[in-house]
Amino acid sequence: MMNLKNRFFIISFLSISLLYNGFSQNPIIQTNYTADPAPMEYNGKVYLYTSHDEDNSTWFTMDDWRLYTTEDMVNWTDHGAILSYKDFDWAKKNAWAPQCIERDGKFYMYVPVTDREGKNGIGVAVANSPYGPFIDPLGKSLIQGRLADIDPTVFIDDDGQAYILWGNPICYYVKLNEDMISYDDEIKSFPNTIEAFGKREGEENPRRPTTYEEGPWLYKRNNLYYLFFAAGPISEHIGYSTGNSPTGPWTYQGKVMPTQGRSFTNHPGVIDYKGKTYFFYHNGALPGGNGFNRSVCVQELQFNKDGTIVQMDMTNGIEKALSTVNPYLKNEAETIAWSEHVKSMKNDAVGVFITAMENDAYTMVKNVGFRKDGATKFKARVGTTHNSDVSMEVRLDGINGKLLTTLKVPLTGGNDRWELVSAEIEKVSGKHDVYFIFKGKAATKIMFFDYWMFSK
Ligand code: FUB
Repeated sequence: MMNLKNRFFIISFLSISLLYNGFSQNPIIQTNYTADPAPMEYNGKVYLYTSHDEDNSTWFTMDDWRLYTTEDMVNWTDHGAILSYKDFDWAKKNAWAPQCIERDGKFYMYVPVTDREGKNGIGVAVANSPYGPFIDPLGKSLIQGRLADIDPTVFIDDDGQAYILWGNPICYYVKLNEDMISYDDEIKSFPNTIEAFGKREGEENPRRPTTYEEGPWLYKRNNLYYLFFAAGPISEHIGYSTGNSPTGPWTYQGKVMPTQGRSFTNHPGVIDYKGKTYFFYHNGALPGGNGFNRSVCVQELQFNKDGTIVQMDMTNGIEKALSTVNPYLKNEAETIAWSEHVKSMKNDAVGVFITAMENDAYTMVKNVGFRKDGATKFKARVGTTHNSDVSMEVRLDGINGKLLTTLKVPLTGGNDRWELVSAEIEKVSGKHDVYFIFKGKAATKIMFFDYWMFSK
């Protein structure tokens, strides 16, 4: 797999569709490179687990898994790394495509990693909360022994039976026991037939006769089971098959999304949320993006009346928020609809916070709902290491929109030291997109920003 990917890296580099656009919603995370989206709906909130490409990667340099949440599908809160390959004593590297699932109030993260002997395997980590901490209950892999035990997808059917599917270039499956961390059945694989996964175009490859490549995702709708997958040849597109059971037999149905977006891999994740179905994927659309510096995106998935899927291109994403943000509550700076030149980081002092990497970096929070009687005060916890003029502008509805205030950012001396700064503002009411624009003369790491809040 790797050689093949390497060979086609150049193709992805030349790939056309640069979807990054300063005012779109996709990619939904701009503060780090993310890949392999694994969304989960739980108690009215979307939990999006991702893998994480380290900055400036020239290979799959991936050490941890990240969590982002939303309730409105446009503003995403960054919870930082919630699990690392280092949390598995037996693992050495390669924190690849994960999936998390809830059962009876416990959360199970299934992750592919490479062990100390260099073999792929799938581990499982368990937590009492979707935010972790996740603990390895086995002290060894759950699944190991095939050529590429990667990319697990986990699914619990309506009768309570859980299944795990995974693999490249064969899709394997086994029923999980109720404890979710063991299985008794024999591991089987789906017949890799043209009927099940479609004929592969391009060069003849006896090991890969069909379009199935990797990254399976199992989803059920109206009693029909959908197996989404990353499909070849590389650069990957997303394909899907349907069947009457979680273990097939599968009938190939075609493309969900063609090869686009500057990454030679892609990876599906599908959930229902508040009456709609959302399709998550990744591309290389951020600045500096490519097949090893990827970014996660989301858009709505549409079905035809017969249950087949309406094929789609990568788009700018979801424009309309499902709800408003309450500005009178403490809002984390790392809740962002769009940003440029900003990184998210985590420390023991404040948890996750953001760092403006250069002058004029900004974040935007979409659809903030001010009450009719308005807000007249603003406060934010900020800091900087620069003893020069550093400030944060708060504007409405655009980077050049109405200026509410310019906060002077005090020299705190580090991102473990913070100050709460406040200002009186002209009354603001109604719905607005709120922009935070960071100003400073330093070459990098202009300032830090932890949270903000308006009041009457
Ligand atoms: O992210 C590393 C690998 O690339 C994943 O496991 C594959 O699905 C592909 O996205």
